[in-house]
Amino acid sequence: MAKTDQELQQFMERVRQRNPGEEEFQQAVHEVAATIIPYIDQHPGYKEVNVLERLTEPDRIIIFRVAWEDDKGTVHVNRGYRVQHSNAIGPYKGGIRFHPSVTLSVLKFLAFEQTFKNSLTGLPMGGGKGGSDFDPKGKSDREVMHFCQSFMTELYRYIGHFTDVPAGDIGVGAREISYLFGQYKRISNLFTGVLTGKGLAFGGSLIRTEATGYGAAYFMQDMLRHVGEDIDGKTAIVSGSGNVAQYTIEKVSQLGGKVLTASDSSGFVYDKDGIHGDRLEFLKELKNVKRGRIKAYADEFGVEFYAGKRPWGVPAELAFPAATQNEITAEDAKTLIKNGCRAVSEGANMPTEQDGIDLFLDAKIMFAPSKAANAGGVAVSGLEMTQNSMRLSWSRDELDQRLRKIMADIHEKCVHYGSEGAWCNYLKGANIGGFIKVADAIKSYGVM
Ligand code: NDP
Ligand code: 2IT
Repeated sequence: MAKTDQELQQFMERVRQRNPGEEEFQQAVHEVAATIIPYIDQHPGYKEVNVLERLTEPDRIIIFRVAWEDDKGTVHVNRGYRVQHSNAIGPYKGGIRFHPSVTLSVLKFLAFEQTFKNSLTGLPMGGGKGGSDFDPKGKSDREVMHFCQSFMTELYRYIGHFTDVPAGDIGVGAREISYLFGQYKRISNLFTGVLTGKGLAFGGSLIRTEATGYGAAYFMQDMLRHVGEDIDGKTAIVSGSGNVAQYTIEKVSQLGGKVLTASDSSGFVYDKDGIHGDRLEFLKELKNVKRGRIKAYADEFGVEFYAGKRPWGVPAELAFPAATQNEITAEDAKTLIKNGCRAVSEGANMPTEQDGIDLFLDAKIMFAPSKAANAGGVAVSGLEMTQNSMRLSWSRDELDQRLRKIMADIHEKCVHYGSEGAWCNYLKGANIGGFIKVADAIKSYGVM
């Protein structure tokens, strides 16, 4: 066995021992360690002070009870979390997820990833993630409000605009951020940029809603341009139909691509004519206002709905997983490759299982890992923080240009650290590109 393989095995053994049963966290650490350990071997300064191992232990984790009352007066209890992973290069920064699948392992993986992603944006943000196993689906606005107020009543003591700045993620959009911000302001008596993704009336930034999806499309455009191609005229499949999926679909269509699918946890729709224009507006209204199921799109436009299935069997040149973790298995990756998929841009966090990634890399697919491809969202969150500090707001055009440039810079970094001859290993590029700045800061601070 090669020396670095042995080191990786020993390293992962320690991670598994310290974090038993935390499969998602172990998976995320493995994905990073597999490319960082060989890099560290060539740059022993990081190894001497054990930077990578220190980065696998979050700075701190806060876990708390969230009790709330439903519309009938029944009291429920959920668990709330905030994983403050690393503030080496800036205040903790990362989303809040409300979904029944939320566990400590899921939030630790997301916070770990966030630290590298935020570093890649070039902005001064550390990494964190929080959330709850609360399921907003089927709850009234009033119930969601009560939950958010109770959640923030505990969380508020641990966050702050220079400490930790949460934002949205699965199940946390404009409605939830508004309730959370309102409660923070009320109990702290502070009006600061403590959350991002706020409404425009109270310190929010233009383009934040669109940023993650637009960014994933921009990154795809950059990967294709790097090999002399473009999105224009290509077919694409997208999973999910939430915030990231909607704005991925919008930008891919604007750039001349044809998006054939969208999904939710009940199945996917296949629209041969492409999801765009009025059809995309229908989807946004369905998901953001009516909070309905994706089948309604198929019923409205007379297209196919595949219950309980993911879209990866639909032949297309480009794939944008934008729903959740581990939604592309090795089998799915094989199908995508067989059907002629050329490039994958991960809008969701860690949507591809490790075996699937290995297959993509072996097949020399252009594979943009989430920490690079979906960094546009947190990048515009960083710009929201800047605007809040300056007490002014930039125009939509200015923000879109900044977002475009940040995504291009991330692509550059990936090419710089990931090129293997004419082909770019974006996974390696993103991991090394994100690691260096954080590792240098940690080294400078001494032992802590
Ligand atoms: P939303 O809540 O807006 O949408 C999530 C979508 O994914 C819904 O269509 C949902 O379907 C589907 N989904 C969620 N969980 C599952 C599951 N277990 N199985 C199948 N489908 C599922 O979330 P976002 O669009 O904000 O987030 C999507 C992904 O993008 C996540 O991985 C998130 O971490 C990542 N991301 C989000 C950013 C942001 O700015 N919002 C930034 C960077 C990454 P259903 O409604 O049926 O549950
Ligand atoms: O995964 C992510 O990058 C997000 N959910 C966005 C985080 C943020 O702070 O905007």
